[in-house]
Amino acid sequence: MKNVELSRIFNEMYYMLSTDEKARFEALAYQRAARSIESLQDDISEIYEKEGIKGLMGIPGIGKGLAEHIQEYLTTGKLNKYEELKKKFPIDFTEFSSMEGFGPKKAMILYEQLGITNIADLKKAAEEHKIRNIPGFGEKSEALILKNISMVAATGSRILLSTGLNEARNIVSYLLAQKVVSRCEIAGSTRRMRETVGDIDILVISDQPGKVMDLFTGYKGVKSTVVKGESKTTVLLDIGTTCDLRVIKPESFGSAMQYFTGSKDHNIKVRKIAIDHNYKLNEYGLYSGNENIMEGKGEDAIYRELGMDYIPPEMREDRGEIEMALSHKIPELLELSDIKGDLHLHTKESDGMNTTEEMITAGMKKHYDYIAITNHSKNLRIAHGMNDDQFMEYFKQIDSLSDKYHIKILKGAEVDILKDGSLDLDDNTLKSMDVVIASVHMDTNMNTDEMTDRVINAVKTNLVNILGHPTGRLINERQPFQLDLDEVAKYCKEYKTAMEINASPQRLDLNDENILKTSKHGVYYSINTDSHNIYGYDYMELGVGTARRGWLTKNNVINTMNLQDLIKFLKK
Ligand code: DGT
Ligand code: CA
Ligand code: CA
Ligand code: ZN
Repeated sequence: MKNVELSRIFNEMYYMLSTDEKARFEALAYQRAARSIESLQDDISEIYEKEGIKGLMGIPGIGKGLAEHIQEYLTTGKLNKYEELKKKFPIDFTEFSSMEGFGPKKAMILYEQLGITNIADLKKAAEEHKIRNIPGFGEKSEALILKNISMVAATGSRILLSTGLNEARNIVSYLLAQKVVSRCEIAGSTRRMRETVGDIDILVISDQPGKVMDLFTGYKGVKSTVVKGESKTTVLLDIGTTCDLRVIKPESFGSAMQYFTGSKDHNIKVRKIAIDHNYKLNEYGLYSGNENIMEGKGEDAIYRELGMDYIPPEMREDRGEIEMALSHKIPELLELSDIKGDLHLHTKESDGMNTTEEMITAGMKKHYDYIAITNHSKNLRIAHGMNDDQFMEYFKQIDSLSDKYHIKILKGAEVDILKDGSLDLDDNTLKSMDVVIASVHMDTNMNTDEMTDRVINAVKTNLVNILGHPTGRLINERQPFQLDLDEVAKYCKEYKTAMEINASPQRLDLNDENILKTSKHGVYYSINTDSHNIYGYDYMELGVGTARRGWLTKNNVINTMNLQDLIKFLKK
């Protein structure tokens, strides 16, 4: 898909232009375009083929100039402006972007001074103590650079769940459309909805394995073939990860799904339980002597045969779920269909790409009962945060729209939690809102005590309904704040503040582990997409998947409530 290539190119143009303060707005336009194309479900080449340049301009964040860039790339395979910039900046900004605290401006200085173009160069220079002598750097930042490089190495090249899941589904639809497979399922970490994916695993049933593998290696998203066999083929995909495709015998499919879904630790424990029952469990079946007693049965039958409840894939991490299943206490996990609304959405009024009406229409397509529009407050200037008067003016606009649509539009804000824990808008403004999300966005470099106090102070204003993306982490990019989540959860419980499970792909914050940790305190959660355009709504499934990995049922989640109960909760 050209979507991936184009968003990568635009992102790189954003980095290159960011080295020049004067080109700041131009740079941001490219970043917006990159994000928009990245979250686009449809194939951009198809949009162009069907609707031409007009179709491209219908994508949020794409104006005429950018549409022409896209057209140039799709028709010639090249983008002149990008090639020119690339000559000027032979720096691997994309690689540097995986590193914390090392933005384009720093990269540019070190390129000019030391000729550094990638992380390997940077590491060498730091180890040789060449960086400490460059003005604006110093010993401390040299050490920090080395620390952050080691973090990049540790996270490796795991891709985001959303990227893996989208591509896995594309492959499944592609294979099913060719009519050579009778079943095709996603397994591995993607099925478990793990926040990052090491490689994609797909299982199929087919009586023409050779043909399936030919089709698979010919898939448009394949960069190269790693190994090709009749039962297993591995390819490298354009999205930067590999995919294993296995052809499974129909009688073993259930066992193979159980085995290849993992996790490895979960499987090891389940296999031990099988041994205790005098069985042998592997990817081919559950054997009593030489007989596969699971022949043709689904994976749920395996768990039941071993005296357990069925364990949903998201729970299979050996975090206590096996013991729970043995004592028949697996909870009825939250489902995507339980979600009745999205409570964190941005519009053009702050840093969103779509108008309020476009966001409302998109929310209605999800069959939601309610949505909350929650733009940024003034402290967040880069996101065009609004002041008290602007919010009050804006709410009049929402009121005037309310009769027009059959969906409840809740008035809200994502208000900044300032350094001392106070909120960035007047109490009266906040009290007039239906939903107040409070989030930390700036001055994030605090120690645990300071940050914990700051967040607790915000909760104690008793004006906060939802604590937004509580740890602030960005997967593979930015570390979580230093924060005592147990303490924060206790106050959230006391003040009826829900903790957010922010579903945007890079955030997933709270994550599974933090949900398991905080849910002990009986706290409520709100699963929100934090959408900045109409496509963002689709991320809800990532938040629900994360909630399921944290063992949540619908009882803990406020946006499964009907409107009446939700309003009661929000009024505290
Ligand atoms: P990933 O790819 O790193 O995101 O994580 P997974 O869980 O998809 O791991 P992967 O692709 O290496 O293997 C898929 C599943 O196959 C894994 O979750 C469990 C199963 N599996 C692979 N190797 C072993 C093994 O050595 N022992 C056991 N019990 N299971 C294995
Ligand atoms: Ca995998
Ligand atoms: Ca694999
Ligand atoms: Zn935010």
